Amino acid sequence: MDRGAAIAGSRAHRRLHATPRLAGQDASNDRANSINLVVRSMSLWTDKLNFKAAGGTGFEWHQDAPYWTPVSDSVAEMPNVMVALDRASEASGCLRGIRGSHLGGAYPGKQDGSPLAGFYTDPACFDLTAAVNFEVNAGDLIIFDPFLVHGSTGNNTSNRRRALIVTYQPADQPSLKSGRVINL
Ligand SMILES: O=C(O)CCC(=O)C(=O)O
Repeated sequence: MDRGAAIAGSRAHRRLHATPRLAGQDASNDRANSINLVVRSMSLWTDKLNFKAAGGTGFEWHQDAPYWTPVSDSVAEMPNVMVALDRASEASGCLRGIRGSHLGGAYPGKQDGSPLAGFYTDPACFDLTAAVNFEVNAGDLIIFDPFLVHGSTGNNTSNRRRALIVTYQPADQPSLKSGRVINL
């Protein structure tokens, strides 16, 4: 089965279609509450499996949008859908995000001279006290904006923390890695 068909047939994808707000039945312009997504006409931008083993490291605070802006004009319409494959708690390094940070556009990268500094968001640009932990059970979905400042800590438990992240985009657009159009 090809990748597009596998995602379109997945339980997570069917759940997404069944969500009224995302299916376009509640057309809200409030970007803080809903991403402008019409699920009947979309394609795959990218997908990845994030395996965080027991004792595994975290992800520093960053936005996804700045990575993708140079290679796509559709970044404002690229919701990330994270499917929890295991229960994720603060202790096991669940996803966390800075409330409201997706509304401020692309922030500059860190400039502290550390390796890869520019890949991470300058901490002066967001309010760490607005951080929210997204603790989830296996099978839960977290849908988040590509401009959200997000990351996670290391996994300090003896259990693995696995998640699938699928990023959608409007239909008929080439996907990030293969350049092929994978309409869903
Ligand atoms: O898996 C996580 O905890 C965070 C993932 C993340 O930030 C990313 O893949 O961009």
